[in-house]
Amino acid sequence: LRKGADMDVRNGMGLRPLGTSAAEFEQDLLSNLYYRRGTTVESASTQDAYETLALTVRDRLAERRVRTAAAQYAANPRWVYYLSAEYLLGKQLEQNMLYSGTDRIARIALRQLGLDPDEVTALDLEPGLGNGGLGRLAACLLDAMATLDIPAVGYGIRYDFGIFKQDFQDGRQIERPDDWAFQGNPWEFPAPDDQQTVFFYGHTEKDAAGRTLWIPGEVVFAEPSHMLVPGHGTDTVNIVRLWRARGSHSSFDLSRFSAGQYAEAVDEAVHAENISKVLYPDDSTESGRELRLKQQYFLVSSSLRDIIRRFRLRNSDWTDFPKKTVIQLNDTHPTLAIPELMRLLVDEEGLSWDLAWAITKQTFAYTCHTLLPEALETWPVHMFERLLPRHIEIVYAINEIFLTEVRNRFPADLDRVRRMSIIQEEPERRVRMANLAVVGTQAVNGVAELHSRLLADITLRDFAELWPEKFHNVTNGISPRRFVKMANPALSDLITEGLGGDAWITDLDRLAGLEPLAEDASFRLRWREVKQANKVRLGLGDPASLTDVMIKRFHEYKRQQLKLLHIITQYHRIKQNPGQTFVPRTVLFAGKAAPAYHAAKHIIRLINAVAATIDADPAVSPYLKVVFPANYNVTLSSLIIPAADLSEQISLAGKEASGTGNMKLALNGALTVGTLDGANIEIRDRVGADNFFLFGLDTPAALELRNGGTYSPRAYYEQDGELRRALDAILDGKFAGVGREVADSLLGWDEYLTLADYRTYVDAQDDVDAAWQDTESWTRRSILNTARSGFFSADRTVRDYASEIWHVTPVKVTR
Ligand code: Z2T
Repeated sequence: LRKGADMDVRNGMGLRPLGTSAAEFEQDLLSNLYYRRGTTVESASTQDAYETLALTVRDRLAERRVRTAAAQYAANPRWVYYLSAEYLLGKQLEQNMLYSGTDRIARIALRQLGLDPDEVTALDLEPGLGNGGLGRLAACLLDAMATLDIPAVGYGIRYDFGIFKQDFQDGRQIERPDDWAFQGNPWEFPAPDDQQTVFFYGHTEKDAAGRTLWIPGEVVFAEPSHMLVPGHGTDTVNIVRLWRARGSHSSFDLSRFSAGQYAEAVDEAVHAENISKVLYPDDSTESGRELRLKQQYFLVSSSLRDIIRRFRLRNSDWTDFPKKTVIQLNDTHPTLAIPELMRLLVDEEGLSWDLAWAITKQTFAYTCHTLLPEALETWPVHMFERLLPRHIEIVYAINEIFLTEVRNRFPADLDRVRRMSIIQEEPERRVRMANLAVVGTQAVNGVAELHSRLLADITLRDFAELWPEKFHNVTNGISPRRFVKMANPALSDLITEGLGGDAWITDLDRLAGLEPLAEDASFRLRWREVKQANKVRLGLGDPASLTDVMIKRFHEYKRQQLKLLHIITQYHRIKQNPGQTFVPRTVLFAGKAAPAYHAAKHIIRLINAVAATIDADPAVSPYLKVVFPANYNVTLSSLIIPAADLSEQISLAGKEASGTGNMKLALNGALTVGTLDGANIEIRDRVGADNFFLFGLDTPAALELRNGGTYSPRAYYEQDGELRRALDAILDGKFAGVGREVADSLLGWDEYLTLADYRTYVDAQDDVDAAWQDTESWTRRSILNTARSGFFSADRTVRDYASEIWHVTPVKVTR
């Protein structure tokens, strides 16, 4: 096939077009079963059937993929390359059946062959190649880019083990490895011929011409495979390319093997392959291990070589590189791409430093996802220079030129120079990755309005003073396909009926058309029936009760412990008032804690203990139930979100960069109880203050209380009887003796000011109970949450990136 041929490739090649009928799908299943699995229906295992179904669905998208590649190649456009250490793509089968329009015919065909579609599709696994919000955002943005026909490639790491599987033993979190691809992964296209070489360690030398050479001490191969990223309602199919580490050919030591030293013979290969072995399970914290830095460089080096290979297919002049390429850095994890591109351009391509620096700065953009100081990555200089001896020289050179600019702009401001330096000097020399990312890019963005403002005013203030035009906001968004259409088919059908069409799936502002229906009693009844059915489908708790959900990673700043204090308070009220009736609630927690985050694990254990105590108390259990299903992931989120009545978004103001679960829940008709943090503010602005339960300190008040040193948790404890009772119950061991660490930390130096927000939180929850009792009014508010949340589509997010930061235009794929 000649590259760039813009035609119906299958017809052009004389191939039979793939059919759209169930009978044709059945034929293709049989053919794939025979030729790809080497078996027949009579002897096929369920795994055979699953893999065959996956391949048959995949074939439909492969045809679109071939046409997409041809159209994009012919256009020679400006490409978006999204670099991310994490992707939480979610299950692929259901998505790809939806996007290829094969869901119905696939089920019919399977039944025709005597196979149970539910049994077969149940074998599809979720690739958990991310921790939480950041990884899922990357997946939502890829989905939206494909849907908007933007030529884009995602780059990441194909970890053998994704995010750990969570179990509970005696209420404690235990972790098990997630061997997700053990059975193989039918969604992957290996591309061993696009393998790249990655260097580590060693030293640098200068050659006769004065050019720097890096003599590496270790060579590792990066082998790519890709997964398809189809757009919805378009023929565009982009890809996400994932790298896995392989030992070099010479790393199998035959002489050792022959001498019977079998383990030693493969030592080097095993060592190399460790690079892509496991995802680091940290969320918003820095871990500082050399293997993590190695992973980051592995991703960056192989991806940049691939990007340059692709550039060269159609271009030859380096000055065109930034015209044809924009590389988005998903947080600082891929920031080594900046010195790596400098190294490739200066050392390998022979460009002048100044030209290389101009190209580099124009090419990159950086998204920051945090405000927590402990989440800003830094690497010890000694580790950095041992692993990447040439890159440390380049970082020093970048820093020197940069600091000269700072000194010129702010003469005699030594402290500013110290703060802005890419190298931190005290107490230990470290490379500050966020500083490097700001210096080496043309645009920096935060992920919600408040977050972007705080970045410019506080966290990155010195940089925003130097380069105000570099700073942007792009509020996060979510895929309406995955989190409404797929997760909530019943609500989607009702919305489609209400709006008279399904154009909302790719034009989410159309949800505004539901507003008048909030006043229609029969529509409200059906809205409630859908919510009810989703609760039954979830199968946890009484579907008539208020389903109150807090689903997110466990972190002290997110304050699951505040929700717990409210639960214990409610427990006490019910116990103290026998005979009184209360609004029945099912409180649902789900989420993982980083394995080494002990404070978060104590909170998990206490939740499970409180849940058990309540469950065992017949005076309380009719009104209150706490459930905590293990192993929260994209799949479980898709079951919980459609069933939620109330969304808990209760982080301390100024701590949560954006949140995205908040958007998913509002779009599925949950009302939010929340603080003025992250994107909660924008949600409340849109859905209306009447349809949002606000409580808590705002950011200025929180900063003042914390930094003024006047926060006294004891005073809240002394003054508030209900709070005292809740904390005393924990301290007195009323919940199986569990959780004293949690209470001690709340009463000690609690960074997250939990007790300061307790009273307004409990009062807001009383407002929730009162509002819930007016069923019609609650339903009206639920409908308005959905109707007014169209802004939170990732399609809008991607349009913002495209117009403000990337300056890219779509390439339409035609037949
Ligand atoms: C992460 O999921 C987020 C921030 C991080 O900072 C790291 C990880 Cl793994 C380094 C989250 C934010 O906490 C959340 O507020 C935001 O919505 C999400 O990224 C996507 O931007």
